[in-house]
Amino acid sequence: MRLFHYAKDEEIKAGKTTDIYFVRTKQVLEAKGLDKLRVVAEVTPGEIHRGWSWGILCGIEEEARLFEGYPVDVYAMPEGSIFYHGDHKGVREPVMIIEGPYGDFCLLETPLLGLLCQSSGVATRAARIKKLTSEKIVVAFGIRRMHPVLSPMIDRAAYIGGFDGVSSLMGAETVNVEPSGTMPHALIIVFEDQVKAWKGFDEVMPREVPRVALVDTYFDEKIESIMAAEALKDRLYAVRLDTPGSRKGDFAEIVREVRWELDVRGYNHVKIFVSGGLNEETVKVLSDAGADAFGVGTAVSNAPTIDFAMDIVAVEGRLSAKRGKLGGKKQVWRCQKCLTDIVQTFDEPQPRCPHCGGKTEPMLRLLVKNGKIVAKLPRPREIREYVLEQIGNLTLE
Ligand code: PCP
Repeated sequence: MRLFHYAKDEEIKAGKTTDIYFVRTKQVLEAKGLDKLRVVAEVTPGEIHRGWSWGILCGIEEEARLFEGYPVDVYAMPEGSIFYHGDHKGVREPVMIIEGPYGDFCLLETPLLGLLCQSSGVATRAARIKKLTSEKIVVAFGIRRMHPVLSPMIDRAAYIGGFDGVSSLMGAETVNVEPSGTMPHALIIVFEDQVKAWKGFDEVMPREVPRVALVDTYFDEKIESIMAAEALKDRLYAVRLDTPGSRKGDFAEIVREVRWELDVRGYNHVKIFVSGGLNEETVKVLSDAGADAFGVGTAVSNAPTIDFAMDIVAVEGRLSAKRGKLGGKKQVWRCQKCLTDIVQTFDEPQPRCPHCGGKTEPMLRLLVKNGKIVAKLPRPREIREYVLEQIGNLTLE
């Protein structure tokens, strides 16, 4: 018996989470002797949310695990790569190619898309928020909004996208960092006294846990911030403002006021951590107002998914694509200087960048060869660094 509604690894690998029409397709192809025809299938993104011009590719490690043991070759962009809807001419660009007998992998279309669409959506949103807050600290607080079985995936994607910390224990373990968090209102309410709660936290928690006092439970944020600073003095690392919607008014003004009142009392060392309903618009405004750290929940964990689709583009070497898609196996070449992409047929020679003349490199690299994972799977920390390096050169349009 299963306590929660989720699919196990082996069920996903066996295609149990697929859509029924792929099962029927497989049955028909087998009955007609067509299931062993070798196809090239490519995965391309539809329009990226709200016309955003780039996304962050996430889920490639899981794709490698999904296809491991299947008689197919898989090429993919490295995890953490930015991708565009189209190249410099608007030609839709593949992020992944699967080559092999269609009947052997058609059941995997649904899970392969699911692995990419959601995590890339989360990583893309995280990268955008990280870019808006530049060097400041951003922590993923959103796992409570999603099914708990997804918390490692969501926190990993947020971290890869550039977030500095994640709140879930399993998410933190997945990306090999310490989990990040402060204190909930519950702690203060059970004490029925915010000062006793902050002091209790300070007394009990090991030294390495930053003292971040939640300062919006009973009184005004300004008053509670001063109370927290006076109670914990130099040990207070930050105050957290999770001002409820009913009191928020002008949240940026509250941040400016708290900063001022702490500073004039000599508590310049105390940082301001904000959370509660933050999104791309508010993090920028709050950052400009003086917030030093951000806890972002729903905006990242419930990020819009990326609309990836898988399409067959060749059958037994013959070009064959549906309306709206381009036939043939392709390569995506990326300028190493300006990140311009050029989509060509797979075997065409390496182009120069049409914009700056820079050197290009092939982005679709062999991940799985006849069922064996052949690429090195980088650690989350390395993927995150790769993301931060790329987004430093991009705008948010
Ligand atoms: C924070 C806030 C939001 C959470 C984090 C962030 O929780 O109230 O619910 O998610 P969001 O970006 O989707 O709003 P706490 O202040 O720790 O909540 P509580 O004390 O009520 O547990």
